[in-house]
Amino acid sequence: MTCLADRLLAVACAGLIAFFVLWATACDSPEQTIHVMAEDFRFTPAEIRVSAERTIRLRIVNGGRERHEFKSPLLAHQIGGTTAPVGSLTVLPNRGAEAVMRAPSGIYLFHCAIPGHAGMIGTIIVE
Ligand SMILES: [Cu+2]
Repeated sequence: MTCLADRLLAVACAGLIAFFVLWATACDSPEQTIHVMAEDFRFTPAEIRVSAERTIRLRIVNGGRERHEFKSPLLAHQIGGTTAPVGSLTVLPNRGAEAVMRAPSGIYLFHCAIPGHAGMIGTIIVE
């Protein structure tokens, strides 16, 4: 009887371990998504940290009333992205824009390239 109980316990433990391994790997997405809000006249968040090991999906939403142009060396140096290389992303009011890329470790400044929007700046830290 004890032997049967031991076997059942061993099977239950093995099942539990398999469940946690599958759960952990399912949560390890190959992409990391950055959400940036462009408002009149700032980017939120202004500092973003991402991993150099995973693909970056950059999503910018314009929550303001002005057109904005997200520009960064990160976009100009896209590696292995699924979107066409772009130098900047234009984001119309109440609209969004997206780019997918990989980037080597570094600190990438971004800003809005629209004249008069000089205060719209930020940093993406890829580590
Ligand atoms: Cu702007």
